[in-house]
Amino acid sequence: MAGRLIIAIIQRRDLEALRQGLTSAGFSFTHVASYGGFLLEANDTLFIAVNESKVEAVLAIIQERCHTRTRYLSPISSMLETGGLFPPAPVEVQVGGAQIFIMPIEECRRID
Ligand code: 2BA
Repeated sequence: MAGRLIIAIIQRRDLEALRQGLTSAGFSFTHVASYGGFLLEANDTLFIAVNESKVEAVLAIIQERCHTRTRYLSPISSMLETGGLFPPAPVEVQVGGAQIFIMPIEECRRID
């Protein structure tokens, strides 16, 4: 099969809806708890290996179930720089719906 490995980094709040969507459509996946390097918040990474012909179906499920959310950060560093005189302006960050990487699978073996 011409396989593809879809790596999807999603927000934790979308995990259960996505899990149900993928499972009910018959897709297998591995879920790894992860952390975003920028926000240092928990997120989740899913590894989904599929036939190339199923990539769009998986992406449609992710699109339907993972949502963009706005986060506001208080940059503590700018407060420290001003000696705490000025409260920092919150920084708006858009997170998600999902960060997706799609890679070709060179070989797939199952050991029984
Ligand atoms: P975080 O690294 O915690 O990033 C959360 C959000 O913060 C990002 O949302 C983006 O809006 C913002 N952000 C990240 N790095 C930034 C920077 N250097 N300067 C300004 N803003 C920044 P998303 O783009 O939706 O990413 C959500 C999560 O997906 C990320 O969490 C990270 O875990 C993963 N991710 C995103 N891009 C990636 C990449 N190129 N490689 C590996 N993982 C990635």
